[in-house]
Amino acid sequence: PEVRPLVAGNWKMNGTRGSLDQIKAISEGVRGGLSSKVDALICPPATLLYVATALCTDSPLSIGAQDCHQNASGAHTGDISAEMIADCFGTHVIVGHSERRTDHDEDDALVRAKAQAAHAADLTAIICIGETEEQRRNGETLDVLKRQLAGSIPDGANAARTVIAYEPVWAIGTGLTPTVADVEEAHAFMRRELSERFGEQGSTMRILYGGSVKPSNAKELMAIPNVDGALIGGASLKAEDFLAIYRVYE
Ligand code: G2H
Repeated sequence: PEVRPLVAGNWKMNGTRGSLDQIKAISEGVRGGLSSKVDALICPPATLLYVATALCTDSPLSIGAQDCHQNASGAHTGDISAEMIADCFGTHVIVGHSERRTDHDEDDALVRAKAQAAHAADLTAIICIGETEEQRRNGETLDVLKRQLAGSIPDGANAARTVIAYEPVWAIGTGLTPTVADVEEAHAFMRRELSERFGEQGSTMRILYGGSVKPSNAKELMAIPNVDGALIGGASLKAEDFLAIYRVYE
């Protein structure tokens, strides 16, 4: 089935008021022909969320957040809820990024609860999974992906509001990328798992690749079957690089 690609930028803890120029440039760059067939998204830090969406009114560029709390509201100092993201006109939220799993001890059950909270606020949840270097070395990659998919995706998830991002932990920010054959195997495996559990919805749920995606390797990675777009860290900070990756779909 036809799956509309999504090219998404994760700015992580980077970006200040000065970076709004980059958002503007990306927004302008995604106008025109390509926006009819490819979705584009930037997830800046929460401090820029509201002003970024204000800049992108009437733009095909979507704006999202990098995390949300699993509860709808309450005494959770420093956290933001999915509803607050929607209130800032954000449309997407990344959950379960490996940096959250590591820095904040997030496990699959918590990631699933966060994705549920995102869905309740009508946001699209971008659920991240991926094996560590040690797990890959031990030949556990597919077992890990199976477990994370089963544990992190809420029941009843649909393709419109759920995106999976496969990010091998050892490829994040390191410049290393898995081979084409490794990515192809992992994505084909995830597609089978998703189709088995979610049927038609699972066969059209987008599966992004993430981990050191850059203009020089994007074309090759995005051409792999079942790779329905990219989650881009470092290379999404500069409009020029983000747009170069986006344009591989031209
Ligand atoms: C993986 C990715 C974006 P980078 O974390 O989520 O970052 O492209 O810098 O490896």
